[in-house]
Amino acid sequence: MTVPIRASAVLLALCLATGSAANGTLPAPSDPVILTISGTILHTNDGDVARFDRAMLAGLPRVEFTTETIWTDEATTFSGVPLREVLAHVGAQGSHILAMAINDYSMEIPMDELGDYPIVADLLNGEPMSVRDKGPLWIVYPYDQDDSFQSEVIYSRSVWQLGHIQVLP
Ligand SMILES: Nc1nc2c(c(=O)[nH]1)N[C@H]1C(S)=C(S)[C@@H](COP(=O)(O)O)O[C@H]1N2
Ligand SMILES: [Mo]
Repeated sequence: MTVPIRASAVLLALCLATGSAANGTLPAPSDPVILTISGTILHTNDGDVARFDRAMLAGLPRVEFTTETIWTDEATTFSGVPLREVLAHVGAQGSHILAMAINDYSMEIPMDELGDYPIVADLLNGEPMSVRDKGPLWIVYPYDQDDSFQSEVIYSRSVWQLGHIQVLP
């Protein structure tokens, strides 16, 4: 039983020495992938990238809030994982992220501007979002909690149909 321990110690030393991604440090998804994170990340599960299925994302620290939005007629309850937590989980080492929708929309967000918000919402009013409904994931803020969340910059960062985050050095 010393061989696996030795092998993982060698792997760890190799990763530390090269500064490269420690592949295999995240469990692999078993269901359809809803989020892929690439770029400068330390924890991966598929080559250089980290792929999440719904359950993997749902298992991270969760937040829920209800807010008015410019896209909805009624106050809407969003739940999901703070973007900061998602990035910490993959060991993101960068200055910006590029949040990419499954259509061709994308927007950069500076990592030093991530606080408790935004969240990567995976549920809207308690239900998974279909792609038709701005799903599978939507970056959202509690817009009516603070005037600073009611700006064109914040709206532009509210990427819906999110499928891919690239971490930029
Ligand atoms: N997937 C996706 N998310 C998006 C956009 C988009 O085109 N596609 N537009 C962004 C921009 S620029 C803004 S200001 C807000 C509001 O867009 P809307 O006014 O077209 O609804 O959504 C943001 N999120
Ligand atoms: Mo916009």
